Amino acid sequence: MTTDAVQPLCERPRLSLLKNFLSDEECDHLIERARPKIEPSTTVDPDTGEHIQVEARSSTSTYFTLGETPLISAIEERIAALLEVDVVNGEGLQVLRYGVGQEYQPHFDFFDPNLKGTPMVIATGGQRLATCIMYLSAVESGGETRFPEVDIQVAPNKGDAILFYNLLPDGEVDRQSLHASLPVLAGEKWVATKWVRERPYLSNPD
Ligand code: PD2
Ligand code: ZN
Repeated sequence: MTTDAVQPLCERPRLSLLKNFLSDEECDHLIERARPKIEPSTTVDPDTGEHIQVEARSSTSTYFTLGETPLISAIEERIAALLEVDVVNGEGLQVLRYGVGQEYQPHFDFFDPNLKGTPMVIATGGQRLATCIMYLSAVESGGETRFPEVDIQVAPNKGDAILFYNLLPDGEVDRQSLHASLPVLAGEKWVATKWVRERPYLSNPD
């Protein structure tokens, strides 16, 4: 556990900055394991529950299974402890790479309760309670994670992470959790994302 500070940034959405959450070794391990298998990123189609490619998310990415390596397991334990949930509530860790110009346009990580595919998508594990985004590389310019509703943006510093809730304490979705990855302007950005469900979630998305 290398976290030396949990810095609250906002109450709604509940958002904290975790300085030095990962060691350099952990960041490099995730990038090297992910690099050979990254593919264009997908999102969940709200109508069908299928994974589809969309222009709003131009990164490439890959998933790991829960506890795929001892080091991944240690990271997953750390996130679960902060959220006070079980490790099995987590979806498999996702590693994303953004090149110059690549971004993830503003979106919610929760599944929209008004869409017809949502009951199917949340049947196992419930909603996405919280998200942890871990910055794995130094980015020359751009690539901040931005929360437009509250005008907060976080620079992608290697080893730091942010943790935020997509739901309010009563379980309702928090529309202030809208967030984006701004385009990378120079260099490349690598992150690991952990989406944590309300209840045990036992399979990987793809
Ligand atoms: O890479 C990011 O900064 C980012 C921003 C918004 C990642 C995600 N969302 C995500 O993986 O959900
Ligand atoms: Zn997101």
